[in-house]
Amino acid sequence: MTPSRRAVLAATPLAALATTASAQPAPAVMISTWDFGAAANAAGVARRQAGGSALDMVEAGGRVAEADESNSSVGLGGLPDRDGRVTLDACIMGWNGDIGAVCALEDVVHAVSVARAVMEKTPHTMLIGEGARAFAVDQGFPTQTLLTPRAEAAWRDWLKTAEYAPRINSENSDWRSMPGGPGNHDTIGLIAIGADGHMGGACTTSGMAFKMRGRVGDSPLIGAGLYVDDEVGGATATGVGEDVVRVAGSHAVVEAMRHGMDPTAACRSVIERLARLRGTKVAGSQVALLALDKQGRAGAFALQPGFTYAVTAADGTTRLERAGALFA
Ligand code: SD4
Repeated sequence: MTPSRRAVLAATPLAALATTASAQPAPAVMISTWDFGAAANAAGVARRQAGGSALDMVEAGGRVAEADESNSSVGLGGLPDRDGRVTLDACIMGWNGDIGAVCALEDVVHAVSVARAVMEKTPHTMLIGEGARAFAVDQGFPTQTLLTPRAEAAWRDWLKTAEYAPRINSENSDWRSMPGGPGNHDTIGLIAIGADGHMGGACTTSGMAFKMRGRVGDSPLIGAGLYVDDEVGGATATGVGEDVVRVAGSHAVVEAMRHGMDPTAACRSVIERLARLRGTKVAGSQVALLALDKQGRAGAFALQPGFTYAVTAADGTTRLERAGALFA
């Protein structure tokens, strides 16, 4: 182990970590990232109550965030890349290994639905850029400009310095309302257990604000931003996608649960692995992992404090949880 990695682990107050694993009142049927996940879960659980599958639930939830202009980086209203273009990444995964994804999709709000169409209507698992857009248009998805006046103003403001520095926990509303403008990384990741008892998940984002044109993060990558195994559970990720990809974060969490860890412990084990791997390089960035196991236990863990997630039971009751963090 290099000195820098040792320094990071030595600086980690493991005993003092606040986790949310102990209080699990009712089994969850849907979880999603950040505080805006509550509205997404409400839409998802309504689908379940009407007999919907996990895929119906996570798609419905993802669409709520995508249509909401007030969050700064999922779907409409997302912050653009350095060239001023809003590009969306999304993926979806069903209980039987069905997967679909889009990367760098432009002009179509509901990337999660396009990902589902890739899964259900093509022989492929991922479409990118112009091909993804052409497919969406062919499937009848409406097109529109995704760059809102607010996002464009933020981009023009950013151009004055053109500094690229992801901000920790920018997804939360309290952070968004702070001086300094909108946050620069919002992603909604959702895991659900459908009315039929099968699991599914989705993840949708416009990625890091002011990213290089063509940059793709973890969110559309099965195994990184999302993974579901119907025997075990599902996991999703948010934060700096480059770091999630390094450890195939969501797949690693699911495998840890397969080997007996509860969701919180599984997420924590992968965050710790990332910290061992990257040492001080991750000391200032945020990665959060969120998981739901087949029994309806939810859990999460993050590099930094401040990651929140929404947990919803079958009756629609939602609680907002705050994850424990390595650098608490
Ligand atoms: C990305 N993981 O593109 C996404 C950004 C994100 O919360 O999650 N923001 O890297």
